[in-house]
Amino acid sequence: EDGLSGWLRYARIKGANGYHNKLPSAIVTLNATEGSPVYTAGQELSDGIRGIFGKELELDTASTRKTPRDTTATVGTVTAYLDSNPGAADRLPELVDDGFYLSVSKGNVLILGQNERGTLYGAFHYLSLLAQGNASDFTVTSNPDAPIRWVNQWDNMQDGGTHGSVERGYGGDSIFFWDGKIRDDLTRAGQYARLLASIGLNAVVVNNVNADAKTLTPENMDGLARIADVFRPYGVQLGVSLNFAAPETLGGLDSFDPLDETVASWWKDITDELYKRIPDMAGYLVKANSEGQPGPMTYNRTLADGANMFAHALKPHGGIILFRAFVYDHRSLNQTLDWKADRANAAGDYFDGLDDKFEDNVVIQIKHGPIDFQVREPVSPLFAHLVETPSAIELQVTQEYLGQQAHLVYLAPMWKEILDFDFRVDGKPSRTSDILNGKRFNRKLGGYAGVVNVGTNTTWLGSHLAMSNLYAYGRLAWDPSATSEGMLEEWIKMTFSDDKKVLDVITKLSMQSWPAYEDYTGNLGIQTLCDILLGHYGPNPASQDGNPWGQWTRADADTIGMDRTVWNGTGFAGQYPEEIAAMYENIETTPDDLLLWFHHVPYTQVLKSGKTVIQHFYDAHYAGSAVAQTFPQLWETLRGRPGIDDERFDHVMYRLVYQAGHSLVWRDSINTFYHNKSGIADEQGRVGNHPHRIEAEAMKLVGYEPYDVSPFEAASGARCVV
Ligand code: BDP
Repeated sequence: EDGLSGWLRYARIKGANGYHNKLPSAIVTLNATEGSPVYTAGQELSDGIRGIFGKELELDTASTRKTPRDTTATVGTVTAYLDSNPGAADRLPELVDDGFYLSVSKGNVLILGQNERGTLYGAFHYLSLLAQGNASDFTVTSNPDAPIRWVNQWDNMQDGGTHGSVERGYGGDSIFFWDGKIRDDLTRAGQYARLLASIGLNAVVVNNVNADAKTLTPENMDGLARIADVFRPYGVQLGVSLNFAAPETLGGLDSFDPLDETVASWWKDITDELYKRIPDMAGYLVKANSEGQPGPMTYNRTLADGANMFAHALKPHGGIILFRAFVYDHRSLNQTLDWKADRANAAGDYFDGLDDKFEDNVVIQIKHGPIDFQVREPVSPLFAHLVETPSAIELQVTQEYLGQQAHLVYLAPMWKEILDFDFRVDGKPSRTSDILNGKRFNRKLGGYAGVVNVGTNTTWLGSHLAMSNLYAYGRLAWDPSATSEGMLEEWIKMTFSDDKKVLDVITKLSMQSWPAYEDYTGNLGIQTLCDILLGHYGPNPASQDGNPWGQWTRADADTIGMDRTVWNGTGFAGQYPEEIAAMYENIETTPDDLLLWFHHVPYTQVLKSGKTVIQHFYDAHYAGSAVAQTFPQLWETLRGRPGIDDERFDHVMYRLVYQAGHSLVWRDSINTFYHNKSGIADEQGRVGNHPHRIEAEAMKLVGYEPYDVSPFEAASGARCVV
């Protein structure tokens, strides 16, 4: 088991034979041409039922069907079904785009999609129940909560030699690009689309938001069309990231001003060329005026001017543009010169006054928090500002600041908190998920964008257990009311087995993982205290101040935290609707877990728990790393259990042992750093005191050399061996 099929293993379940009389004997697909999602649905059902139960089904199309069978799975779109069963119209429920109706009765199965991919989603849903051992009679109508359920891949066409790397990807090279071109062999791209379709995701933006203009050469456009071809059988559409300066750098124009007619018509031509090759292209994704990327502001144009230029080009083709709200200038942020400077304010400031300026096929893609995928952030207030303009939330499945898949961090509980957050716009219930699905502000578009960043590694993300995050992302985009434990249970049963011990242990590990990671990396809203300038990975709290990226803790000898109040700080709290602004403005009503996000306080500030800030830091780092210490032991109890093959067991164990060790590095680095800075002792005398530790550099070294560690607090005695 190398992980390649993810949760779609269709592994034989216990007592498979006993299910045969509850299953269909044949599959009839309605109006299925080869390569269409309905055709794929038929193939998946036949493969799945063969794998899970060892039962061979006959596969017919409506036209080739010869004899009626005892039990049949009828699979197709509602329209195709009604053609032959016009009387059924009254019995069928209302479906929205991509929705499906599924009914199972004594082995007779009806799977009807509102459209072709809805049909495929219905088939995958049925298979997921079967794989979990559920073949009982039932009827379900399922509609997606939001229409935009996209994946972003930050894949480079080429980086360092020939390989297409993946920015912030931890599972190998790009599955799409190689040597500055689209790969010849796109097998993995098709397998990826299959996984995504099985959880209801409907588009992939294949290239990095820091886009390479040469993505749009005629040869590469042909290549993109080949990717779209392997996605299409799964109902997955292709999207493309654009480089705003491409008219100049690729097109040879002397400008990329969005209000310049020649520039706009250059983009129109490119768009027409793309749609000629990919008639069902989903649209564009644009990162502009951020972290050195070009954009409309280079010409003193607004972000809306920029977004609308693409919207005009896309409109005749029915495409949409996701325009990112991640806009800030890392060259202008300087905390020493300006104590009011705050990167968190940037999106709200840049989009101020633009709400009614966007074309109706523009969607603003907003990272869930105002900074950058930290272990804890308040929800971006921009969701509450855009009333007329639809928005999509950007979540990160790839664990950039969250252990990079070398640490287990199950993210569904964090995403649920974000999606359930109530902004109280105009004093009324305004949950993030209801803003995204369009209900709260009465909009048609909106939804989800997940930065996934899989690579060529057979585990996709570099870690078997990290795949629960991809699974949960898709499930939540379809249904944000799904529960963290419920999604895990489904995923564990399909990925490993329904063995009780397996379920209990993986659930326990996963559900403990985000709180533990927060405890050992950065508490009370101070953000992940990792190295900001390098890889966003290991501990380096000193790098969290004075850096040009605006991720600051403002820690000194006595105090810590960013004052983001209106009365005394950067004013960020004032970007929220009234009730929420009042809550964050006041230190008493700010939840402890965001205290240092909103307030600058002495280390001796007493929390609602009764502890001081500094003692909470010490205790949380000990508690979080103590939880991580239990992970390898817990995993060990699964050795040889059903569904736990040696290959995956070892792979997971290796990572959990590493995580347990690295959590100690985190614990001691952060505690030592703040101990040194504040001069306040740990009440329990643990910090800086390791009576039983044997330093590696004190041992007799054979083939190893001592090495001075930077930052020094990342090793006791500031030394390790290499
Ligand atoms: C940051 C990443 C960087 C991305 C940027 C973005 O470190 O690689 O390019 O966000 O989202 O999180 O544009």
